[in-house]
Amino acid sequence: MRLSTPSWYEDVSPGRGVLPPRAWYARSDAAALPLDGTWRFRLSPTADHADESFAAEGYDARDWGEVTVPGHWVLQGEDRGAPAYTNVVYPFPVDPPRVPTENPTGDHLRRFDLPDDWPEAGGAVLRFDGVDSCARVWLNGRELGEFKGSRLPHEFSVGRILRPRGNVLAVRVHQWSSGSYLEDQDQWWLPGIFRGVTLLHRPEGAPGDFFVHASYDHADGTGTLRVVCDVPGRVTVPELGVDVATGEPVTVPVEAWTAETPRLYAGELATAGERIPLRVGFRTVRVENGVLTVNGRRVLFRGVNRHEFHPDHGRCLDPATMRRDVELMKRHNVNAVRTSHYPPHPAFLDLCDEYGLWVIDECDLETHGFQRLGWRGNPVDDARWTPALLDRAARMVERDKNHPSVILWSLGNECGTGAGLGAMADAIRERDPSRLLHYEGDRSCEHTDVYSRMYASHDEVDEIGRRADEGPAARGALPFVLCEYAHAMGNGPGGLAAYQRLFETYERCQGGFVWEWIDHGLTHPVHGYAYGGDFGEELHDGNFVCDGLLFPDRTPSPGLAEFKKVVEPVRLGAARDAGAVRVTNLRDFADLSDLSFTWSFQVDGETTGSGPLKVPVLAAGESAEVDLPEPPEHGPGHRPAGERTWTVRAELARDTRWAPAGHEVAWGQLPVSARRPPAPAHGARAVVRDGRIVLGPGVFDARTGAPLTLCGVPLAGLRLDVWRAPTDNDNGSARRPDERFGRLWRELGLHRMRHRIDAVSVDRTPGEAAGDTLTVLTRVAPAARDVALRTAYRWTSDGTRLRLAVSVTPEGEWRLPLPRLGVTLGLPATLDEVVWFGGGPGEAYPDTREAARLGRWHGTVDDLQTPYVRPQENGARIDTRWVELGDGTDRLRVEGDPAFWFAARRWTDAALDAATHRGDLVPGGSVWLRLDHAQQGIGSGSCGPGVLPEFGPLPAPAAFAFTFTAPGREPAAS
Ligand code: IPT
Repeated sequence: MRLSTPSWYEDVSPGRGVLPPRAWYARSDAAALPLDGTWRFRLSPTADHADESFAAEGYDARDWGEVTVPGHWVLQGEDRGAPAYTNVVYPFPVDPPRVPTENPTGDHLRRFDLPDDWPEAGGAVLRFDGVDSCARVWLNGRELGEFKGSRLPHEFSVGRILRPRGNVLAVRVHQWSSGSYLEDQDQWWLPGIFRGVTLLHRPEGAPGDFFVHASYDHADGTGTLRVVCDVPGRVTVPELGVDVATGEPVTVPVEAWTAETPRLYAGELATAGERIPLRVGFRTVRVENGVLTVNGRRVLFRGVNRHEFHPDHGRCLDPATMRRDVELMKRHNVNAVRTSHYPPHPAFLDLCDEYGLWVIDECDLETHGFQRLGWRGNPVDDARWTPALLDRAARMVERDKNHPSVILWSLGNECGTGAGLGAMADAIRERDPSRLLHYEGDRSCEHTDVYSRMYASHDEVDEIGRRADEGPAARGALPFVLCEYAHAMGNGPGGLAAYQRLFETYERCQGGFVWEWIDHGLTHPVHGYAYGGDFGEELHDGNFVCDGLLFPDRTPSPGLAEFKKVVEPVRLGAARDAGAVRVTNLRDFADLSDLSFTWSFQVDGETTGSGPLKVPVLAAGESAEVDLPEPPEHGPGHRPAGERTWTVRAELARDTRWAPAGHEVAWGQLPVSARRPPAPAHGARAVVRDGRIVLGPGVFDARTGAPLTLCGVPLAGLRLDVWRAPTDNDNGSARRPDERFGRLWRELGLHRMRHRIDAVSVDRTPGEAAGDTLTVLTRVAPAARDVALRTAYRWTSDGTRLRLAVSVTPEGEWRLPLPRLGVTLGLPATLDEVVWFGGGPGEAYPDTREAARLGRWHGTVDDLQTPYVRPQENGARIDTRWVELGDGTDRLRVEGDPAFWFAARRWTDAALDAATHRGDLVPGGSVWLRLDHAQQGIGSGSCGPGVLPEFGPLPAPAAFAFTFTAPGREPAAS
């Protein structure tokens, strides 16, 4: 056997035999035959061992297996290889354009007949919407050609080869090709025909291609439509009375398309051979005086980066999942998507047009792995690759050019710099001057219309906003966007609110796109969800692939709740007048007529009254003070000294495409009166007997001072605790070694603190009766270190309630913030019903607290857990006034002075720390309750900036107290 090396799939050319790219549309009156479904399939471990005889007519594939198309074969059976995850590095030796001999090769065969009504006249094309990473195609034994460019469409002309019955389509797919060097996105490597395959009839006189130009003139409210088509035809938009020839412009009064008001006009392009439905959205995108405008107005991107992902199907997404993404985005106040880092399935863009989302459409291009090689050999800087780059740019632009939602083209991601990118930019501008160009990798901004960065710190964004940043003059005149920020890996991202303030302060800072939309955790029988390394990959990047605002099953994570609150398009905040609320319409275009407003009044978290609130229909950007009614003081929650709060909500007045009437869009709370601190608890005398100290409802070990039962509830191990299972953001990244707190905390030994008991005594509190205070003095410190936290526990009681006052004094030189500061105690596992008055319903940390609203919340201990794919610190509830844990009979109530954070789980923080997957978390015999005075912020350090200084203070003297009671129980007999 002779091997021909290099083969077609290792050559830099984009393909052979493929038709020029054209606009994609879901339907027309031309016949179409989807070829999705079950195909015959054979997998070979190498490309050259698999012979090509299967493509010949009459080949007998009866002993082959089957595969579902569209799909990735590695997700379809044990013996089909496995997914592999790397972020930056290529999982093969870098020797472009050559690829390894071990090149999994999937041969696909599909027989099909033409439907009886398939027209005889005309031609036909065979369209592949996405094949990873390349394909060679035969029909009825005739080779059609081959292509690369995984997330781009490719068509072959097949009219003359088709026959009515017994067509055989043969497709050979290699996992690796020269194209793989251009597709080094941070995601799973997943080969296969993962998007649809369709046979399309091309009637005589049908368009080869058409381009819908639809601009909007905000000065006079008109839109100009011109549909350019390569065959003559007519363009009609009945609603606008438009009926013109192709190529002819027509200007009429219209409602503009925006992401907030996605007005589409149904039209039709009619040619001799085909009628194609159009959905026309009129809008004009520009940079004016350094500001990105649409229809003459500045827009603010509340964006996310969206990879295509499904936990069972990888990048093969069904229509319902795409719609789910769009609905979830709209419901969480997302208004923009960057299609990181490739053009999505085109049906997704149809949804963006319909529902209203601004889109940065990004080309299927990333060569990040060359960065590790000092960018030596980078294809974007090597003229031999330029045709492949231009092909990719053209396939994106031609396919997606008729979507109003697409307002920027992006050259790709993380490719460094090179002439090839310039060539792409020139070609795109030439073809479509109506949109702006984005590419983050070129700091000179030579080829772009926006200055784009990823993970810039708050300080730097502030500097850019003030136009105080140094840089090329041309860049200074551009609008600024963060194409990636707020790394949503695990718990987080923190610091969103501080970014939003910058975006709202500086005209130039036009928002950003959170990294990223969804965790790419693949369903796994043991682990729950798999991440890098779980398939035995030689090189991998672990759970860096799980960094989304949604869990893999599309359940929103707390990060998404936080984002929704931070970017809410209506702000409901304090007014100058205490009896009013300030309402600000933060939208860019729409007024408030789609919303209705309500007020409610809470006393100690219980609603005592509520009603509608009349808010003027404010235009975009306007704000007003709106009077609140008289507070309903005498409702059911009437308590003379209770804590009082107004809650104001904005909700959808009517059903929309993406959420029903009543869906909450924004909310605000206005404190009316402050919380009163818990009543003191002292007076009872401690009694020492039989090695025990009894103080009111508390029983303590007389030797150690450790509480044994509180209010009749047995408890274990109450003591100071500073550890938390490091979050991904605590673990930080190599870029900021001083902020890799997970590691630094561990090196310091904060997870193995020793507690030395220095004194246990029964004392007199000044001014109180003798023997009313149990004092336990300790020194809490890690082995091998000379830093410590001197900790005093002071217990008092009034006979019914038991108060613990903790004071902490750091000793020695602390150079690190503490993960947290509080006490942890173990309770019987039966106490798993939780009620609290404080921030909720979800978790919150110092810099992820915007979505927490003050109220009365309840749930089980299990409900309190946030199931991060890689287990880590989670579930803390903020601003807790009191929390009760009960089992229907027994209840333990803890009141804080001041308010505190609590967390409760069925495993220790040590077990949480040790777990690598959800499946590792096994309930133990206790509920571990954490009562925290302080928490370190979350930040975005797993890829971006860490915790802002105000959220990560160094240890300082601290004092805090908790009062324990057993509601409904008689004081323990003493
Ligand atoms: C940035 C990538 O663009 C993105 O794909 C993803 O990998 C993200 O980081 C981290 O999850 S690149 C990084 C060097 C900033």
